[in-house]
Amino acid sequence: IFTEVCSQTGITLSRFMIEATVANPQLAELESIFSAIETAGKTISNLVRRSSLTGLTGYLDSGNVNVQGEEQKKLDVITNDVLKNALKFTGRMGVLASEEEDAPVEVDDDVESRYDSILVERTAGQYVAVFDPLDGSSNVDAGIPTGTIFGIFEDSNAECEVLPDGSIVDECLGKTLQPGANLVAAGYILYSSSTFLCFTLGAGTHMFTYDEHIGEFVLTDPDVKIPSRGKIYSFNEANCQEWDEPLQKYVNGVRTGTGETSTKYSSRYIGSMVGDVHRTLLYGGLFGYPADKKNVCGKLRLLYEAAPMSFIVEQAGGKASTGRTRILDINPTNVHQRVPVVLGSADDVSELLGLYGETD
Ligand code: AHM
Ligand code: MG
Repeated sequence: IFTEVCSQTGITLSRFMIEATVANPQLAELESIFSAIETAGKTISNLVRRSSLTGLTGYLDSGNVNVQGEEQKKLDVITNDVLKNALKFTGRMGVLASEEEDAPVEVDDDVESRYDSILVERTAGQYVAVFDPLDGSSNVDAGIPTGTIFGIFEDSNAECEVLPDGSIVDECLGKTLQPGANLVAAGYILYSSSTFLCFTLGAGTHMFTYDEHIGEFVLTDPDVKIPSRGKIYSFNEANCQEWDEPLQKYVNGVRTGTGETSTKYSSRYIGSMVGDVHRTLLYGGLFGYPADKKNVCGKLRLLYEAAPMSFIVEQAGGKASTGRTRILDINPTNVHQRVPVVLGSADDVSELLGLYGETD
């Protein structure tokens, strides 16, 4: 056991990315993108941890509301700037799309360096990043876990498009509206008892833990495997009267021990997707935010919440679905589009899909 632990403790994120890109030269450009995400993650972790000491709790004094009608917290805006700036200066990004921005933005290829002496010629980046800089921020002032979620696509070479209804999909939006199946990388950073970084490059899911003593993310699980069954279900049960029948039936089964496994499950729900998905990856079971009568498409956003998390979960051996469709197969039509989500242990998700009349 000791040998195994010691053989991993020296593997920092930068070393892992060097090894990954040497073995997969086509991923070489992701190295600087991950370096930017790492720096942003450390900064955000610090901002969140110290927010009640530094006056960064609560809502913006201006009462600003984002395009989705949600009042923005101070930390929503600051963490968005931190991640956006980190990604912008990698020279690899073409387009950035964030929960906190109205629409995807193009990254200028003439980003000015403030150091004339190291000014370098920049070429337009080939990647598109989608992200939620501080998911679960409504919880943050109470010390509840929050997280950053991100996904990286290759540029799709989309051009301006006029839809049959006359609306225009501009180039940036066209490049962003890609199904999760096109993701080349996705990950989350969880700000909790430790700061965890979990991601996939399309070949397994890898978990790192931030070691504050050396200032590095260190590999703590090189190949996360979600148990094929769990004993936990995780939904906002206050909405259960509004759910559709298959889900009500499923939850009733696992609550009473009359489901497929005849086991009585426990309920755990943080209300912060990154924390709930992290627990589901490690302990198994089901997490979801289904459609209900109030949230007819669910609450979670497809591009920067549901799709990246689904990629991570599938790469760890789990499943992710709307109940009827694999989430990674959905073609987005809107950057802030919402989808119902159920994800987790493969056999638990399959049991629920069976109740929807779906086989997988
Ligand atoms: P946010 O992006 O505005 O923070 O909302 C997303 C969050 C998720 O982290 C979480 O799963 C969900 O909202 C919780 O919603 P509810 O409070 O309705 O249970
Ligand atoms: Mg969010």
